[in-house]
Amino acid sequence: MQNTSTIVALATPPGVAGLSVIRLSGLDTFSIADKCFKGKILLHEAQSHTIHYGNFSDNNEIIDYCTASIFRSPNSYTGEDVIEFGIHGNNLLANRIIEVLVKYGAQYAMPGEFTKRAFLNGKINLNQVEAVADLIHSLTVPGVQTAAKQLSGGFSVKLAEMRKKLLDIAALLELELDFSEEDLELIPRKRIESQIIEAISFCEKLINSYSASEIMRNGYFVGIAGFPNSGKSTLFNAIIGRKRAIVSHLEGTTRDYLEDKFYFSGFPITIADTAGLRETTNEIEIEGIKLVDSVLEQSNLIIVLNDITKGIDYSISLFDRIKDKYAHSKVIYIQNKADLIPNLPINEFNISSKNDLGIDELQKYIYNFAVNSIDGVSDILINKRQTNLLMNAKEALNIALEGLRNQFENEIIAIDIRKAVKILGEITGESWNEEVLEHIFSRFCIGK
Ligand SMILES: Nc1nc2c(ncn2[C@@H]2O[C@H](COP(=O)(O)OP(=O)(O)OP(=O)(O)O)[C@@H](O)[C@H]2O)c(=O)[nH]1
Ligand SMILES: [Mg+2]
Repeated sequence: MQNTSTIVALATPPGVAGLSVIRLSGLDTFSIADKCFKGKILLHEAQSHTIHYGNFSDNNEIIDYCTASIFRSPNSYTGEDVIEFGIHGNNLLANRIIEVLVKYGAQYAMPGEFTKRAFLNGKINLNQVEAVADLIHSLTVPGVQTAAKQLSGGFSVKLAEMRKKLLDIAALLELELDFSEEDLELIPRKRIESQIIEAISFCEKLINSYSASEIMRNGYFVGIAGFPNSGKSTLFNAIIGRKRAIVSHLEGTTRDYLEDKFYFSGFPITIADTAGLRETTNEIEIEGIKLVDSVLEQSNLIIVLNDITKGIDYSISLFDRIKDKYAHSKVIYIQNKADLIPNLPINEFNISSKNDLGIDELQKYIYNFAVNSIDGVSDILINKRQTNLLMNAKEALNIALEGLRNQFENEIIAIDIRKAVKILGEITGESWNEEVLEHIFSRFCIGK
């Protein structure tokens, strides 16, 4: 699919900077650029992968002195002719230069349009497109590293291998059908079975890595829950290292929930303080308690904070309820106000939020949970779209496996295997539609 328009956008963040980069891509890149960039030679005569210094002007008025980097089709990010102007980092300059390029025939790029063109021109597959988005947006170092690996295409190769294996099985099953009179078994049933099982567990492993992938993208999320006055807000303030939440001896102080981030060994962890849980008739407090649910629902780890002066087991029934209700989260039981119990050793489980005792230990403990939760994910950051596809592929494979075990006709089994192959192909974009592309590119920013 050949795009006829030439698009332009700022590729770097807007604002004051040492440099900004403006990207121009499309059929008319050189003719447009030569109307406003004057260097030693005309850019349409310049070789690919060369950089040229000159001035950018409009009607003889010089707007900036800049560089022009040349990438000729097909050896560019989009696969089209591309010029990247390295200009001085002032938003006013960038806007002016883009306006001039538009005046000479370029169009403003849509979000992700450069990457979309790269995909449509076969430079990268869909799975790599998604890696680009993750590479830009990931908040954690392991997230960035994994996205970079995914971009290099290693996972796509693994996926292609799995699809090929399945296609081979389907083809052999169909071939057998042609010789059915002769009762020929081209591959033993046990082997087919084990290959289907292998493919199912391949899908399962990836599906299960979804929540770890989300943590690698966005960091770890911790919710603090407990009865009123257990010291949740005091703990929240101690962990983030500043007085953000109101603390008071009155029960039911916190209503809205508060969120903030702290970093441990460079890993971002978001922590949320919530309203104390109790039976109440106060309308505002009831609303606050409802909000707790939305916080705990999205928490990777929930701290149930107990006021130890009321007894070690005072919040244990709450702890059990929370564990049951949020079964997908880790839930830990922490004793607060340990300073009020003589001779109690301080550690990550027995803390004093008010006196900052055991807080470092608790932070480290949370960090270890975070790191363990992403252990083993290194090839790809799975997203919702891929998870859905993998679940559908797994379902088709399970049906094929069932058919095989029940000695269904080869033809029927092969249909389900081919179905799984087709679905797996959608991950890399062997087949796609506009809706899928729109969904993917909605996450992109302009200029990427
Ligand atoms: N001695 C002692 N007092 C504490 C400690 N943590 C909190 N407190 C006190 O306990 C009271 C309640 O603290 P908050 O942090 O407001 O409790 P909360 O759980 O947020 O309460 P709600 O928002 O009402 O649910 C305040 O008077 C705090 O000073 C602690 O570790 N030791
Ligand atoms: Mg509070």
